[in-house]
Amino acid sequence: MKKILLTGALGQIGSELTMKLREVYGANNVIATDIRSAENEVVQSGPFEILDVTDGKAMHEIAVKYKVDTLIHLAALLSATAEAMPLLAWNINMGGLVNALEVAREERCQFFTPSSIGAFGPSTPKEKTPQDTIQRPTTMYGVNKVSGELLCDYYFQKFGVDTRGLRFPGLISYVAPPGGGTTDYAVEIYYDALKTGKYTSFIAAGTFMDMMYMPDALQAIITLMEADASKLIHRNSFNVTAMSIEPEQIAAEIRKTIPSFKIDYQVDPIRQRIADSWPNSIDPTAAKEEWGFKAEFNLEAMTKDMLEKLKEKLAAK
Ligand code: VAH
Repeated sequence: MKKILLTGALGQIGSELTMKLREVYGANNVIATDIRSAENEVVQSGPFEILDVTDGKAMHEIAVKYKVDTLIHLAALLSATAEAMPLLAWNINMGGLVNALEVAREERCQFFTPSSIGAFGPSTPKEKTPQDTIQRPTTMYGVNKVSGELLCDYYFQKFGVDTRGLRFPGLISYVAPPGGGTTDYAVEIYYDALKTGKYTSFIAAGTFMDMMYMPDALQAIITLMEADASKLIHRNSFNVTAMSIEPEQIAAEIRKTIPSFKIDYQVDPIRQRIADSWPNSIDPTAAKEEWGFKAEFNLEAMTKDMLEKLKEKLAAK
């Protein structure tokens, strides 16, 4: 990776990945794009372009203008939004992905796009979900993610594009809020713990889902993209996770810092149905064996860091 084009650079992953890549590869070597601009460090610390990923021609022009050799495609609608607007989700998630893969093919770029635990469905083994198993998701987001994994495999096999990807769990972060996800409760809970001392969860107690702290997700992307291609058996869909947790466990960890913290529940049936269709825990062995995946943060370390960093962020407002 020398000259990197990112789509969705103002999103939950993109906001932090852009800054991390600029630190590692040089600010001018990371071209951030998003459908809108913003008054923030992503836009102000290096090249930024407005880009609607459904406009393949515009994406290609930016790739040629900056002579990029790597395309990191993050722009997508997440699970709950996709369930509310399935056709729009298909157009953006699949139309954007095809455009990005075509640019990578024509400009001979290395390619990354995330998959998700959402690529699994109710018929998938729920515990320690294997790397290779049944994938019959019952959400539009899941259909997009399975199709995306297959499409990226196809571009590698048919055209030799060096496509790589990770099946991300829920990602927890304090820089840019997530939007429209089923796992967003696991981010909101930390904000509300500091703002009001209580949180009303839209996901039921006892609903286990895989989660990971954003620093581990960013490192996983860079480590995978820098990995020796000859060692990769599963290119576009590595299971990665740091923990399998449920709302009561996060609440108990928060109480170690804020003893009076309270959680109650107003379950959102749509997002609960999505969560219930996903695995309780996935098996990241292939990622560990093929390119040395390792998560540094467990629930205790993540909660401590989240509360510290969010306290600073909220105080600065
Ligand atoms: C979502 N945060 O909730 C995303 C992610 C595994 C969850 O794909 O849709």
